[in-house]
Amino acid sequence: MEFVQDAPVLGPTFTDDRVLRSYLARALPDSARTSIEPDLHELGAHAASAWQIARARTPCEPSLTQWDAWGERIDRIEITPVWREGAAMTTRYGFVAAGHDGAHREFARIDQFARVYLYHVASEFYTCPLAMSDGAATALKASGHRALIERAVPRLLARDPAALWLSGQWMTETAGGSDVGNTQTIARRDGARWRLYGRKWFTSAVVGEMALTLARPEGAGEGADALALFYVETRDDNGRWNGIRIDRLKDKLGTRELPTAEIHLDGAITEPVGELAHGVRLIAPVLNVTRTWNTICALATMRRSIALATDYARRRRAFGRPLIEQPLHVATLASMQAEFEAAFQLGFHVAGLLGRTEHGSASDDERALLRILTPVAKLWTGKLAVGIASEACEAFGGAGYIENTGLPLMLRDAQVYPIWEGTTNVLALDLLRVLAKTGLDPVRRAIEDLLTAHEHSAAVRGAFDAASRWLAAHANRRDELEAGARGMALTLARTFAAALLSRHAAWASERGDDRPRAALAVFVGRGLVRLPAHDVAAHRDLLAG
Ligand code: MFK
Repeated sequence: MEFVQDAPVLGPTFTDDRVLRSYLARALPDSARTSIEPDLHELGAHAASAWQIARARTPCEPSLTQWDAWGERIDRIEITPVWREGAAMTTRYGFVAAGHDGAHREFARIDQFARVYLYHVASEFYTCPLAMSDGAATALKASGHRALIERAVPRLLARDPAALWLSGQWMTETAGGSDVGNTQTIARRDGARWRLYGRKWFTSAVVGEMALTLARPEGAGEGADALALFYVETRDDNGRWNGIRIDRLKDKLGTRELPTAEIHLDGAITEPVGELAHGVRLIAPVLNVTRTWNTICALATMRRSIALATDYARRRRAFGRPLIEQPLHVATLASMQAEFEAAFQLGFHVAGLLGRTEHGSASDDERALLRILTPVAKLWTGKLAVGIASEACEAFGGAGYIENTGLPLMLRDAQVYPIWEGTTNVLALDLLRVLAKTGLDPVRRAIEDLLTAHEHSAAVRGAFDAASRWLAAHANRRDELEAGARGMALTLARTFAAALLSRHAAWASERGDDRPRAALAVFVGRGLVRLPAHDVAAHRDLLAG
């Protein structure tokens, strides 16, 4: 009989995820953990069956119909079957609500993000509008705008699918992508109301009921400070678009089930969320929340990639033995796993800090750390997810390059993580701005608290000291500082993650599980320091025409 290769099998993703289970056992009080575990088991089973169903189905994408048969502009977006289940899944498992209303107080964000992590890959990036809805709820609460809070927040946090609202966050324009200060959308007074006029170039939740968006009040000056934050409901009371035209859906490399639109705002009725300036400051809570979702979703992609590649390595024989018995292949998988385990600790630590900060139990250092580590975790995990998804494709040989294995999709989807909600370089520069205010002392103190008497403590301290020395040496050399910002951010990410993994490894070893300790050894062995070895002049020479 002809040889047929076994496909990789994805088991129940919560039961099989020792990293998540071990983390929750350490980080959550027993009562909280046992109360959420039934939901996590269900989400893990859902993820496994969604993977099977997706392999057997013809891929499906959203579509836009702009005109009806009689010439009326309708701009109707058809979403995929998985997206149509999104509201029911969201309200049942509280993907947004659990982070806000949770019974688990300062642990609410850990509860929420454990759910999101298990749901994400099965969700066809329905998690993207959920992230923005979470961000919008957070920003509205922070704004103190009572009427908007009362109207929108309960809907964003609804646990009834009929009541649920999704929110967009419409920032990106053709002239102002990362450089939001170039925003051209104008807000104009119309009697007692405001209306928006402009073009938004990436709107990923236009199917949602509301959005937060930046616009320049008419007559305000240039630049980012003159922008204001506005609240928009996408449809009027009759269900018609509120001065919004959908120009087209984006033809994206990945996340193709997610309907990302280009739109024109042509008199959309709107309301300022706060003062008529400093909109970036007001929208910053959205950015920080969505960046954390990005981190957790990147971890989910890493975990999925590694789970499939490892399962396949047990099934696939080559050169007379299974791949899992071949040292170089095992070394490759082990490196992926070690990087993932360290990144996992960092991502969920940020989630925990967010919960503690929102609950009022964070120390000053923890609040500073949250601001420092949010962009650091996002930028590192975004890059890492692409690398791990790519390595996973390679671990399947030719099969990893074939569409209906589902593997190329993971790689294409992963490429959004380093782009969405701030590119690697934008976030690295954000880190520099934050460090100019906080310095590295909160990081130093946290690392010292985390480090155990582990054999790798010296490597962690050494890497931190190298980062600290580099920052001090370049503090007054702006070009050099900026050129090295990415290396600085990656060094901080790896160093802090190693300290977190060190704490977790000590805890796990005491309970008879030495695998986190093995992960730490491999991770540290891959090096913590990523500071630049070259200067700006060398870069310019290299690129000279
Ligand atoms: C999931 C699938 C998606 C599908 C496809 C999507 C493809 C990609 C689509 C996109 O376009 S995503 C890109 C979304 N855009 C961004 O993420 C913006 C990236 N740029 C930045 O983050 C810049 O750093 C920023 C716009 C925030 C810089 O703005 P400014 O005004 O030039 O900088 P500044 O002066 O640092 O910040 C203004 C204020 O906000 C300051 O406060 P004060 O006025 O009180 O001094 C900052 O401290 C504050 N701020 C800025 N970032 C903050 C923050 N506060 C807290 N947290 C932050 N992260």
